Amino acid sequence: MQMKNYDMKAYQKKVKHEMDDGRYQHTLGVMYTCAALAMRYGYDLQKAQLAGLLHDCAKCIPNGKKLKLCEKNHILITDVERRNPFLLHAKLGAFLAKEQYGVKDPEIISAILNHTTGKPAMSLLDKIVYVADYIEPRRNKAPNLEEVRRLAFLDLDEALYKILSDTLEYLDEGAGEIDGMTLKAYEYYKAKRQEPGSKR
Ligand code: DGI
Ligand code: FE
Ligand code: FE
Repeated sequence: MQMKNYDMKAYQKKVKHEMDDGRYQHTLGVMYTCAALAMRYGYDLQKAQLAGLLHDCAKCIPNGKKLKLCEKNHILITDVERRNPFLLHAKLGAFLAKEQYGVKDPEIISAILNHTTGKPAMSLLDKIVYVADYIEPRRNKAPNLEEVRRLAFLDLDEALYKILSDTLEYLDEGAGEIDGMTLKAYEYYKAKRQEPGSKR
């Protein structure tokens, strides 16, 4: 298999400059967890790490500026995103990865774009970044973390389903407004695990 060879040091330096230390430590955790999941599921390690490194590159931009940057660059803002602008760090991050970091690989761009809400029929890299973001070693707040961490290396779709389900429960309890894409992703993976022939 042809391995990508990115200048990870240069990317790391640039990302570090765009965020506070806590976010950067989380970013490194996601980057290495992406590598571990890529080893387990047979994906290009460099691509997985670059996607992990860049997934939150727009996270530390103030919300007002997120909205402005999206408008300026013709990135569609949904009503839910307008009311919850932090959600835009995924779309804006995908845009910046392309425009400011020069990343051309569509799989990496897609993984950044979908890392917060998920979506139906995610690609392998989409799933790796989504799951790694939730289980990286510094995370400590989510319920069932121990189980999801174990599951992530046994059955990626089941881990994904569990994260979507726990996230919706958390949002339902009043933590935040549910984005239609989070719900669609949950419904898709719920139906998938109920299909005949599914291991569950
Ligand atoms: O950026 P991170 O904090 O590393 O992680 P993230 O991009 O996955 O964002 C995590 C938060 O996003 C977490 O608190 C759950 C929240 N989230 C996921 N789906 C939705 C959502 N928040 C709202 N309001 N609506 C959603 O559908
Ligand atoms: Fe994020
Ligand atoms: Fe993150």
